[in-house]
Amino acid sequence: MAFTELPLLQSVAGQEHGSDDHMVLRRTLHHQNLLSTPLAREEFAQHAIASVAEQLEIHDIHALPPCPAEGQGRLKQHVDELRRDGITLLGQLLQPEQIHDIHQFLANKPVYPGATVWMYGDKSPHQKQQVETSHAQAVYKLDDLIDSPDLLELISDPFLLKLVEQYLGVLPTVYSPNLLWSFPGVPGAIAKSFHRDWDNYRHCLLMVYLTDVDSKSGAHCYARKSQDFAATEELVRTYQWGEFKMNTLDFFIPQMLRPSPPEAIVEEVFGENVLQIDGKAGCAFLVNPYGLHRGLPLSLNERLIFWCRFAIYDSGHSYDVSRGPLEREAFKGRVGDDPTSRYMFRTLARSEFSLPPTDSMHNLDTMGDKKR
Ligand SMILES: O=C(O)CCC(=O)C(=O)O
Repeated sequence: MAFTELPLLQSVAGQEHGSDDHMVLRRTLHHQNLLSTPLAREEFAQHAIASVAEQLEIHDIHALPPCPAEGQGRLKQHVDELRRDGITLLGQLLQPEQIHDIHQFLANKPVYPGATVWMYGDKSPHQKQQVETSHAQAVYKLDDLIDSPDLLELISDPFLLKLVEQYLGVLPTVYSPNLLWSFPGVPGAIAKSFHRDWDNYRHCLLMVYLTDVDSKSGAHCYARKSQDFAATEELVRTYQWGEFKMNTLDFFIPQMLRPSPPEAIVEEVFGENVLQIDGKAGCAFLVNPYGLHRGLPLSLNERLIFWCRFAIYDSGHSYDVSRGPLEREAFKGRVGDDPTSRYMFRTLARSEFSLPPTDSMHNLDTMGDKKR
């Protein structure tokens, strides 16, 4: 029996949602995610992980090989940190020569205004110089992202994938890589306020700066422990509230349903747990984007960032690839060709595990201004 995404989504969604339409199942799962309490969401994550693992076993898709003994301590440290704090710093994953080569490769490639190719902007190619004073953000197409030196190697690195697999508790689905410029002095960037990403019941996000970044050039900020209900509850309980008081659950209401708590409140309640990541080009970190996070508004220098997301299953929250995966030949053997890799990369590189081009959850009206 060939693997298809449908039984996997059906088994995650459960018997009572016996639809045979991917998008109906995904919307059901997404709405349930948005409306669950943090604890119910975590319980559902356990169920989803078990369902996906069962489907993978039926179809003989194996887990990743163990990490070599010398890397196991480091691996555990990152997984523990990601679970405890919602973020782990990975250090310099790219060296200056690699950064130089990436910039040189991208120099004449067109960019698309907005934070994704197919959403927010005019969906047309421009030279970067044409948009950097008129748009807050611009991205490269997936085709250019995968042709760029070194980026695919980052997301197919066995240590990173094993880390992600251990963190998620199941073989990851790799989705929504993005190569994003943010420009100073232009209003309208997404994600400048603290928010949570609701893509999946458990997911994580690799971010790699491709320019030097600090408080004037869009440093990423993460409120450590905000991904964890019990830890947040403790911080809310011990914070010296005045007349105005918030409840722990107020910090977990999806920003699509009610605006996130103001920056000042998050910064005060989470205090020294709010980490601003300044770093040189090449610096990388892995976050659980369900925790409160944002990119600081830029005032001086532009920022180029590469990111890629990993989740329990393909929830349909892929940006560029919502137009369908690219042919495998485009990847020139730079991601594995074994069944495990073909499954993990199925939203990017077409294989027997890929869905035909399908609708994206980002096209839903309810998602329109999710991260403003
Ligand atoms: O640009 C950033 O640093 C934040 C991006 C972000 O928060 C998101 O896409 O959810």
